[in-house]
Amino acid sequence: MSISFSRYVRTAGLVGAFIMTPYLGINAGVVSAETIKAQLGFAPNVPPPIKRTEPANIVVNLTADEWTAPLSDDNNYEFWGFNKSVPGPMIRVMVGDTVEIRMKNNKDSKESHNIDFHAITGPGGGASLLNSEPGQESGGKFKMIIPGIFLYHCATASPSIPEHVANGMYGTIIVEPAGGLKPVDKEFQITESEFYTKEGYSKGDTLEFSYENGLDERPSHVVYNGHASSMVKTPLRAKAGETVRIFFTNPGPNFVDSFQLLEQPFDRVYTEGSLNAPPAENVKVAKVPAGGAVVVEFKVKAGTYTFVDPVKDRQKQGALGLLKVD
Ligand SMILES: [Cu+2]
Repeated sequence: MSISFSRYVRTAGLVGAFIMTPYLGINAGVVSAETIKAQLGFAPNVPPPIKRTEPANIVVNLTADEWTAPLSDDNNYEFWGFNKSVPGPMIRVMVGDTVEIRMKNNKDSKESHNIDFHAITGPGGGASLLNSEPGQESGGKFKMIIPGIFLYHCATASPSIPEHVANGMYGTIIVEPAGGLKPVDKEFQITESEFYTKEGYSKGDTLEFSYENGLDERPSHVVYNGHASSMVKTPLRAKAGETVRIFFTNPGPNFVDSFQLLEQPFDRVYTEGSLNAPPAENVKVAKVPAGGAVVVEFKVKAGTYTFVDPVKDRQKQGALGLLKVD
């Protein structure tokens, strides 16, 4: 999508008090399009496939929050993230849509936050328009021009961009190509990310980010969907004969990830997030670059499937999940 040069900033709660900078009319032609509030998807669930055939104006409400929640069965972590979720909510739109992002930073936040959308064509991926101080709201309108599955993340420089990403400030946006994606039976999202915590902690401690361990690329946790064991305790579910699609995103902040289903190769892999290039077929391990994503599809039989990062030590740190097929 492209930056439309439309921006407003307002104090949270004062909805009417906003400033609109000059609007250059890049979105001319869609002013009469339908306006829809985005239906967001919280991992492992995804927003429903798009049935529309005409572009629309999509309003996406995001919040930036700082809160404490479990990172593993033993420890909490001081997360930063979007909509109090790690990963942040998945957004699903189509090429041609105009997306209005509203980003409200919680009044209790200590930091300013923004959003860099990898789906945006333009400087900073929209981050300069989407910067919000604690208690404030910012926004911008963006025209979706490139299909694919893309990361979005906070890119605030203070105290450091890696800290904002490492603390959980990321999510995924799907931009469906013209004509949409081929229907499947079940869709899920998985995000693999590393957490770098200060050492010397005990069970029950609340963990904090370690800048030094981040620099050394020595994570204490490598997890799916923001928790070291949630995808083992709560497996994905499908039925025998169904085709499953997983949107898999890697916000890093440092590692290139690998995604493997132990029981069988993936039938199709849309490599590096491209949705308008032909998929690779019969892929045993999908590679997911830091800051990137892939889509995998496979037909399942009854039984329990295990998906992992095949880097063995990462499995011990949390990069392991289950899919139960009835
Ligand atoms: Cu941030």
